[in-house]
Amino acid sequence: MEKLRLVPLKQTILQDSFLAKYASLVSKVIIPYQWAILNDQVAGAEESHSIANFEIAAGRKEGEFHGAVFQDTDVAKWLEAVACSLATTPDKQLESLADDVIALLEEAQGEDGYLDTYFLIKEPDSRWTNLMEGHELYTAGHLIEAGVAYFKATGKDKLLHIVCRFADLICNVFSEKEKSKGYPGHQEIELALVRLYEVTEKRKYLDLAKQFIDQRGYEPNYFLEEEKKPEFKRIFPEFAKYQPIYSQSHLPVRQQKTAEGHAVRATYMYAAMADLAYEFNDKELLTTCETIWNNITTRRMYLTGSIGSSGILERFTTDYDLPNDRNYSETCASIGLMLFARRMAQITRDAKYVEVIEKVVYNTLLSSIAKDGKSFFYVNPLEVWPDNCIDRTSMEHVKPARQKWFGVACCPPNIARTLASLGEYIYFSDKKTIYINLFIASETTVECEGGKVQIKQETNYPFDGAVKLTVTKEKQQDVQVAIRIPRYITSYKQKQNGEYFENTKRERGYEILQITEEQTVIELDFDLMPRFIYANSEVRADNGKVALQLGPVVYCLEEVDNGKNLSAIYLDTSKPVSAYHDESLGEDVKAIKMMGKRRKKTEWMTKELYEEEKPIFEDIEITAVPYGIWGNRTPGEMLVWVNHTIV
Ligand code: FUB
Ligand code: ZN
Repeated sequence: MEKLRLVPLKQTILQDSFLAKYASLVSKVIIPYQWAILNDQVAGAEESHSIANFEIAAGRKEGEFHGAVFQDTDVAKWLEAVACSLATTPDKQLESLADDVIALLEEAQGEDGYLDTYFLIKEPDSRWTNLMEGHELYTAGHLIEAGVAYFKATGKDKLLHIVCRFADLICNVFSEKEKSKGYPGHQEIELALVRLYEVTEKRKYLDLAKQFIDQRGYEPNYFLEEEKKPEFKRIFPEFAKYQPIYSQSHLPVRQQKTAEGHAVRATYMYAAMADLAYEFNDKELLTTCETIWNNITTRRMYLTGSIGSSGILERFTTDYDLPNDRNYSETCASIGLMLFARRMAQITRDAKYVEVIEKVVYNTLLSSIAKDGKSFFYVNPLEVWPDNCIDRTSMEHVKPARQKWFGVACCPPNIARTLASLGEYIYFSDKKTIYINLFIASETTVECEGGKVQIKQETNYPFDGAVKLTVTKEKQQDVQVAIRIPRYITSYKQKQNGEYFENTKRERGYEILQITEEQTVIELDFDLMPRFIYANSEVRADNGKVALQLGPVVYCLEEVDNGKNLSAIYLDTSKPVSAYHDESLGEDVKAIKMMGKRRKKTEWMTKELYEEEKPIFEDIEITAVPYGIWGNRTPGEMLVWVNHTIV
């Protein structure tokens, strides 16, 4: 079956008062702020030096390379964010700035098409000798994605031309006998090459993506052989005693059944596998994707849609190992999960994938950026005790407050490009069906057989369950809509052109509705009640604990509302819960009040650590706020999984 199409970004305008605010921050605040960062103009922020690296490589200035070996990716992701933003919010000044950056990249590019400032400036003789650590293919992947996005948004092909020259060089290098066995130490280029193939229709790009995926994991392991070679120079000391599982190269990909190793590498690879499964009608590869997906979502994913529970090596560990306070849960890993999920949803038309996208968007993605767009989380724990975030301990990666920037090129511009491309996740289509995936107030125009179909979506979801869809089509057009009915919705009512009706036609989580009138108004009223959630008893970290959700939004407790030591709070799930608007959180945002108890600090505790005296409790009111916006008021403790009084 044909996969579902994305609606081009420029067709969808977000209008809601919650997410659209973040999306509109991209052009107004995030892009200019990040541009200042890339040029090292923000006081108190970690240094980036990434524009300077390109200027040095282009011969515009003298100096040394600075930053991580993949420092160029901050510029690439920023350019992709600019492209996505220009698609919906034209801005001549910004476009001209991006054109200048593209001209800089062109000047930095080697005669043969090579473009990676670390190797151009610092290690010109070491190209392609350290695929394990060198990140050349990862960096190239992000540049390629930027080139594709900029071409799609503006129609300008200079950056596309630059990245095609680089991709052509890579195709040549990896067709040589020796190198043809190699593949990226950090996956990314595979999915980028598929995107490049989609816009250029050059088959060699798709074939190279397939080659990289197909070669991965066969014995002898490429990386273990590579590091024995005399020309190999170690870049990361912690990669000595390299374990192939870290980069998912422990087994050929079709034999992999569980999500292993570094979580960003993994999800970018799974996204590419899904692409290739579709392009080559490779059933085995699609089954592998489904198996791994199930492993992630039923065993290794947090309630907030974050993954990669180990702070050491940013990796997956084992089933049900989901500690809440020291997990890595990197923002980019959740973004990778969204990329994987989107492809699986397009191929299988199954709403279960969109449910995870929704989970990531409202929780981990939002939490990773401050409401003002100027500070970010790299790691996303579900429990923070600021005093305990101590260097050189198992907590050292946990930051209790969002940071202005990270010297290591990574999450912030990835957040920017993802927020700027949110419009692509709301609707999918095929010739006659428009899929409504996410409930976000917006307007879109979708090309279907026989003409354009317009959808206007009005809603204050996820804090209100009313969704109004106005569908306008050509008179004779045969069109239907497929509306996702979230699994967490237990009851809802709906009207069509003002009349209540029941529709039982469901396909893989979507309700299918034939549109017969030129203009049809569908009103859905989802019963959105706060729900208590319990974890599988195998999750050691969560036994005896409860979490709270409203629609897709996971809630948390913050010190500013509930006082210090949130771990002493016990929630009484038998008592009523009420959601209410709290102005201090933003117009439409709802906070939740609940009842519970707090363990009292008694006299002996001022002197002793342990005692036989039974705990004493006092009744309290508990306030919870959306996890996605935690840490935007007074800094302090945060907790998602709360003790509950025995039920
Ligand atoms: O290695 C490149 C990126 O840097 C990874 O994806 C992140 O985990 C960060 O370590
Ligand atoms: Zn990251």
